[in-house]
Amino acid sequence: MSNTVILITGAGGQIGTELVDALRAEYGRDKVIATDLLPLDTDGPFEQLDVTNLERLSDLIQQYKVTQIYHLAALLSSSGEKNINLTWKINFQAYHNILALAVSSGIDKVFFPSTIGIYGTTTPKIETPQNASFVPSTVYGISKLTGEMWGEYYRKRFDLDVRSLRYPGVISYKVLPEGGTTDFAVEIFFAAKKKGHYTSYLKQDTRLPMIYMPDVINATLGLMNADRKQISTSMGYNLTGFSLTPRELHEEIQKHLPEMTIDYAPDARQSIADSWSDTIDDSLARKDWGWQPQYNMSQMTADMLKNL
Ligand code: AKB
Repeated sequence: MSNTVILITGAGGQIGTELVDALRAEYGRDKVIATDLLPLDTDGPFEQLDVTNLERLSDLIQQYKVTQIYHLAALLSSSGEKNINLTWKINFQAYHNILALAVSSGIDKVFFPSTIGIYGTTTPKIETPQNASFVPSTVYGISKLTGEMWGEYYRKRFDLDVRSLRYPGVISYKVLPEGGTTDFAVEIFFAAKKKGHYTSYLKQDTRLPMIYMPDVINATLGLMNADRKQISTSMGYNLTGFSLTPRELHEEIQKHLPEMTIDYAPDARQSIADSWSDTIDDSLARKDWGWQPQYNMSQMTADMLKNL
């Protein structure tokens, strides 16, 4: 029987909520310790945790004999700009503590969610390669790029098994994302069902890479379950499902809900979106550990509308 015990920070977020269930299905209910700043209704072990509290984190690792940590707690690109110090503390400093604790406690594996937010205006926007010039435009991007680099450093210096993915905008129907620049791609579905109308905070032709939640889960488990020999980097792997604009997504939804309308009122998030990529080259993830998305925009749209 596997002795894997996983601790997840930020378990109540958009990805955490679904990843906890998927990991519990794989490893068993009691082997996945969900943690979050606020109390959470979850079917399995839960601990309230402020990720900046190093002592409490260390106690939990000892108490549960944790062997893997997923650091999902984060402020995203838009909310991060409203509190840059807290963003740095949670996204990076807490992660840095986790890396050090992982070495001193003999943790087997660490997962770090990175993002397309590490790309910036110097990064090629079309088919963004795995390695390019990255000068992020937000503190969120800076914290994630720094986290990636520290993960790679810990792998080389301490032989720590750190794995990471650069998530694009994540579309799902269970938990609404908060504080991101790609949130429109989820909000539009809730608005379509509720009001038949959506006001987009991005211009109609702003193209961004996206991924549907079942593919997020497959990618994350696929990466974490791959043999260590297959993992050629502890920097985040480029990852994408499909790319879309608000206008294209609206037209796709209209195939199911023809009456649905949209208008556009761009706000501060437009400049963040403009600094990110249109499309991504994720061939390294495909080559190293067999990444293969299952959902395109129209399959995702049909499934979202069925489930909402
Ligand atoms: C955001 O918009 O900030 C996130 C992301 C792309 O990392 N969804």
